[in-house]
Amino acid sequence: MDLTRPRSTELFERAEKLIPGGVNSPVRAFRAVGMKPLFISSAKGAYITDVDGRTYIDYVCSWGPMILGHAHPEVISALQRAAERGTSYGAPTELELLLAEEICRAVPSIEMLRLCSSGTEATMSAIRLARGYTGRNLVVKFVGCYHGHGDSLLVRAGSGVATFGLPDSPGVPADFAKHTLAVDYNDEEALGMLFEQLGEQIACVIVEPVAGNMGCVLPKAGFLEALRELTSRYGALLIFDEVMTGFRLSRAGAQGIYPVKPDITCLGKIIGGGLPMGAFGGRRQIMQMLAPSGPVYQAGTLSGNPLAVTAGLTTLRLLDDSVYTKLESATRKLCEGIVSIAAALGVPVKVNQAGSMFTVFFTDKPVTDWPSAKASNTELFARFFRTMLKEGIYLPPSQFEAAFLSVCHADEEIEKTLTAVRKAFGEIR
Ligand code: KE4
Repeated sequence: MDLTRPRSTELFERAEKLIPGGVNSPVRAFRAVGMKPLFISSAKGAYITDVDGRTYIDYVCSWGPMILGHAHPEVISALQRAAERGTSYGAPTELELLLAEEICRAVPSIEMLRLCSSGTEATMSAIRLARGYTGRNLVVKFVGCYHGHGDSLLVRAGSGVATFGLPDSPGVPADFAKHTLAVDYNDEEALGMLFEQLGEQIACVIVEPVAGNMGCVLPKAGFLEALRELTSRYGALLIFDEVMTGFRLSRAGAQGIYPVKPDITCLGKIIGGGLPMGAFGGRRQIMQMLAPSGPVYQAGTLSGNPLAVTAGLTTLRLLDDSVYTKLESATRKLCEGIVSIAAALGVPVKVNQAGSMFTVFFTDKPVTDWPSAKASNTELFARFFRTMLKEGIYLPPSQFEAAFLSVCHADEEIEKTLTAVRKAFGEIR
């Protein structure tokens, strides 16, 4: 398959005149892989189709939400029925209650929650809530973790910020950024020292319990437990940003895998079933601080929107434990295949996998934090990406992103992908 995409190129050139960078979210711009982006016209199951009529096996899955595959028939028909009842009322509905009940049943640490419309809103609001609840200002995050584009959190972030090498975005006042401290992921010792110095001033620690925004990076044994112990000891709140891992790694997200209960959990992506959705929830005593029951203000015109809730609720109801077993084994088969092909062809890669998310790092050293992720050969990744695309495989267009499988990625898709990997590694070795 060649890479010329006449219709995508024409649309992109028009889009660049009206939309900054031609895209509505930077990582979609394909800049890290030296290409103009594809414009997508439709998607079904494990596949997406671009405006030039070419179809690909999709490992972006809309950056995580499409765990059931694209255009799942039950989600689509539920949305059609919901749309006929109107699209937004700006008033409470039974649907929001049903989604809250579904999430609280699945994630034991969430006793109460608030719905919003994006992961950024969820984390931004969770930070404000933690500051309001503790009366403290300092926020601790981890280098390479990305929690959306809220001002408090655009400090040494991952994802698109890392891809563009923008450690701190312009527009965030130094007076504001100074309240956010960042240490390396998996660096318990640095975190302990920070708490010794400033523990009484720390409102919260926010962490991706399994990181996806520097590429997929797993917590070292005991790391999450250390976060829990330190935050409890100093009266700070522990926030798990499970926007990506929530209902991805298990029905209880990373909390269903690691024995650590946070004070607040942020969710997004999958709980919206592909429509705009975010949520944050936790201990009742903390959540009651939110307006109108408490003084911490947070709001949203389309929070709990009936269409987004319908797509999310239908999705979550279809995610039973057997889905996760199937996803895990398909992803393991793919990752093991990639590792053995790389070994056979002498291509230095490290493949990090957690459930149905994974990243192929072009490095011969373990990737356990941002410094080790950043040492990867991003030029090799870009060449790998372009060959895979030519072979009909659509990977996340950045070394510092996680790839995702859906329940529709079956043996056929895995075999086709490994055939493409063999060709791509053969070309770059
Ligand atoms: P949104 O505001 O994009 O819904 O969520 C922000 C967010 C928060 N927390 C985590 C752990 C996240 O992964 C995200 C968003 N993830 C990126 C992909 N790395 C979304 C893709 C994009 O920015 O276009």
